[in-house]
Amino acid sequence: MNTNSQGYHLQTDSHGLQKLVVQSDIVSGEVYLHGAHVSAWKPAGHHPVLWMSRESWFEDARPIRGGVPICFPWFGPHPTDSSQPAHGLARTRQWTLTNVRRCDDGAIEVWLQTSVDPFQLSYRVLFGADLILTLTTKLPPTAAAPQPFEDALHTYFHVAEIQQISISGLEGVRYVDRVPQVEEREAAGTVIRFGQETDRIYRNSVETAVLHDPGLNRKITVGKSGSRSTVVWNPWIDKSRRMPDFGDDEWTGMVCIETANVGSDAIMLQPGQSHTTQAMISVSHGSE
Ligand code: TA6
Repeated sequence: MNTNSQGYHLQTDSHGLQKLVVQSDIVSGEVYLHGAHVSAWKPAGHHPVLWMSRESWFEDARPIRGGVPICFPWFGPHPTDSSQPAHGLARTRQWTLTNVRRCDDGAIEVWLQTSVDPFQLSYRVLFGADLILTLTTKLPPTAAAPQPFEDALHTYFHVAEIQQISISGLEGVRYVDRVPQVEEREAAGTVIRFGQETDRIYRNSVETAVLHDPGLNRKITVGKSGSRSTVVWNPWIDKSRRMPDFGDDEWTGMVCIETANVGSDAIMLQPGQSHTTQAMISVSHGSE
């Protein structure tokens, strides 16, 4: 990899998509211009943190499977039009790379932007010892009326074995269970463990979630600001088989902890207003 002196360069991958590759003595990572999709982040001294499917598509009209898809301006199926793509339009847009800067500590700051009518989106990715993802949505002052939106930084984490991990921090939060059917549930009062398909939206929640992975002997902390929903997802066996861009056996090595504003936590912007959703992701040795 012929990374230039600043520690980053644009390259076209084997599928013809452009990605910015970053490398310094503290971090390596990648972000595609397609969907402003972060597809890799590896702080020095740790295993890769993000999971990517070996079956992912890398095509203009389709989302990349894994890393950090940006769900915007709706989450999940379109509320009224089934012909619209799941999780909105931003993750299949070609974003514009507007700036890249190598920080003194070896972190690399990347700025991208796009528009999803009537909104303007600006995304800052800080690849460092931590990964800080900052999505700012602006409704131009010329907008005719207030506009709602949902957003999610739909982060896929690499784990050793889904049945050995746990997620703490959300024990006291009510959630919407989406499988086997949509059902409001009281706070579980316990850490989250996985023994079946899991698809939960923790609502009205500002809590930090911590992923404990004894197999990789690490903890991943997912802090946030500007987000009142956290989504936790593992597709398990049957759903994995139904997804063509997801290997049948890959469910055991991943979990999503998503930094979001969905459903009753959706954001309403007045003309001229902005909202910023931020995920602050860090890794430490030791799973306790
Ligand atoms: O965030 C969980 C979820 O909404 C699941 O229901 C599942 O559909 C997942 O997102 C992936 O969605 P996608 O459209 O990327 O296949």
